[in-house]
Amino acid sequence: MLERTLVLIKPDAVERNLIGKILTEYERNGLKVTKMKLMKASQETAAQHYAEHQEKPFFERLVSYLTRSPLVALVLEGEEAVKRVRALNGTTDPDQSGDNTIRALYGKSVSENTVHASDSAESAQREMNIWFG
Ligand code: IDP
Repeated sequence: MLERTLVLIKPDAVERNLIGKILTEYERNGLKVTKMKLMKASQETAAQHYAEHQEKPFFERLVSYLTRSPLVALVLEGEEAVKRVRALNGTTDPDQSGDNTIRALYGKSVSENTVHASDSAESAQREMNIWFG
């Protein structure tokens, strides 16, 4: 099934000049970039994006990290894109993430784990609305 998913190349990755390397991982796995922008996220957008975590102890840190410097928001399209992009990204903790996943290759820590991808088709729709209106 052809799907679309929302990806963020997060501030820690843009700061370390990793945009190209990360896009290459998606493109060489057959995913198509259909929308993309470099932007500094507002507090409101970051809080909306991570609304499900607003009661968590790490929420403030999450929002301040996501807004500290520019990120790249993009939409990827492909067969089973939601599941495939999550697999390419790897697990939340880069130290636990499978070999050659983006987070294992480039992630710094649980808090600064380089990329985000929607976890379901419903989340993808919600997140595409947040980042691309
Ligand atoms: P995901 O990004 O792998 O989908 P989520 O559970 O949706 O993981 O969490 C969103 C982000 O919140 C994670 O990418 C990570 O940076 C951060 N996070 C999750 N759990 C913790 C934690 O226990 N401590 C600090 N940060 C966390």
